[in-house]
Amino acid sequence: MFLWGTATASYQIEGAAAEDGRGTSIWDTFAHESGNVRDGHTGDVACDHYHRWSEDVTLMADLGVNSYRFSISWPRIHPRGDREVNQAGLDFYDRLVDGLCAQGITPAATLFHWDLPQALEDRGGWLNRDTAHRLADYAHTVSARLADRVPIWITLNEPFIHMVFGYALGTHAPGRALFLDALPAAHHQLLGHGLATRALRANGAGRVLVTNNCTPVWAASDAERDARAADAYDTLHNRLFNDPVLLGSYPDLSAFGVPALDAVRDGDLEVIAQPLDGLGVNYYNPTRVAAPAPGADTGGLPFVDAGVTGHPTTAFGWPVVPDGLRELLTGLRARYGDALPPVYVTENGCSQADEPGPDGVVDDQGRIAYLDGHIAALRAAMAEGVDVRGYYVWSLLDNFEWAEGYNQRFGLVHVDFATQKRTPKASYHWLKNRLAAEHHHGTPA
Ligand code: GBH
Repeated sequence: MFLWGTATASYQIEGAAAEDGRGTSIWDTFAHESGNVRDGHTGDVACDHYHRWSEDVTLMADLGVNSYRFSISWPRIHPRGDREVNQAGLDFYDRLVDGLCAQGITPAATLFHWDLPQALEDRGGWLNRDTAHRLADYAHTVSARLADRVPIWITLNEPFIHMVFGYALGTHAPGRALFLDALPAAHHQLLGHGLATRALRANGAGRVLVTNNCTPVWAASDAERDARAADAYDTLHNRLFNDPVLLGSYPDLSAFGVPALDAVRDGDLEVIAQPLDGLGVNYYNPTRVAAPAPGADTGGLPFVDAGVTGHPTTAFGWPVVPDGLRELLTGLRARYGDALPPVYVTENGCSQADEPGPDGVVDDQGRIAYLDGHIAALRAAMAEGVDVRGYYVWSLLDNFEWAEGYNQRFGLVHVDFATQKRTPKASYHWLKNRLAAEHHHGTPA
């Protein structure tokens, strides 16, 4: 059965940051330090999903999705990052999973969507190889409790974004600006993926995936130097995370002046490349890059962002290019061939400045156009032979959008953060009709 779902992440929706034994995560620390998140927003309360999960499951059941991708808060389970387990944290996910199953909604659980226990950051975070082993311990704990009812597990969410924003640029937690010295955070996350996959399989987890955010890369011109810049960007953003998992090798990083990743030890790539049941792909937009102007200071990077122009943009300013999803999926198939497992589009969506009108209606026509276009592109990629098994809209609810706080709204459901009132938007009603039709015809898209 094709999976139609919505996606969320723990720190972005749960709130209850200090309840029931939850430990501190790097996002608690980061958001509470002034200047890091717009308007000083934090995830302390967020959508209060920790208390309102049942209402949120009802919203999904009414929408008609048959799957829900959520993430588990690592510090709720292992508050100090070590093996000590917080039962109350496990109990929360147990209730949620039972609630989903009761509605016939297949749970898809992400282990790591960026909220690392602060105690692990204090020991070096993802720059420390040991963190990969701690992820495996945590994978063991949660799957021992939930794998009997959770058939789909996603080890990591977007290790590229976590490395770049968290460790290279410092715009996300843990706020480190190490530029290319952030690369060990890539390898250690990938090693964690491999070790966690083993732990999940040992507990009988059904399907194991990793989610990478992927982007089609366009060269700004036909010039050879722009083509080289595009190739370098593709290497850093896409291939650095897909190649080791799917092919068992890292791409050539010499364009970055990096001869080899010193963090890699013998045997690591075998751990990272063990067979997967699917590749999770998050798609938002394509990227257009150019070679740096001669003499420009790019901090050693062999490309500059040239910006995608001539397309509508979201409230975030991101270009809306639905065909980029078809291009991305067919490109993955062309690059990896039979090494590409079934694909799950684990996130796709857009932000808008949505507010209820005087009639109480949130008329988000832009989101409807966005989703309609991307679902058509998904269907086109499938018609071209890409094996896609699921599609998840980011997001169910307006939520804590990382460094932007509550200022970017991605939900199918509007949240009034002052009252926690949920209001399904026009896009929710549109998707509901769409899903009812899919269900009727029994075919995806
Ligand atoms: C995801 O990251 C996250 O998994 C999720 O938690 C988050 O809430 C959601 O997306 C929305 O942000 O500068 O125009 O080229 C998305 C990563 C990084 C994708 C920035 C788009 C740049 C657009 N994004 N990227 S542009």
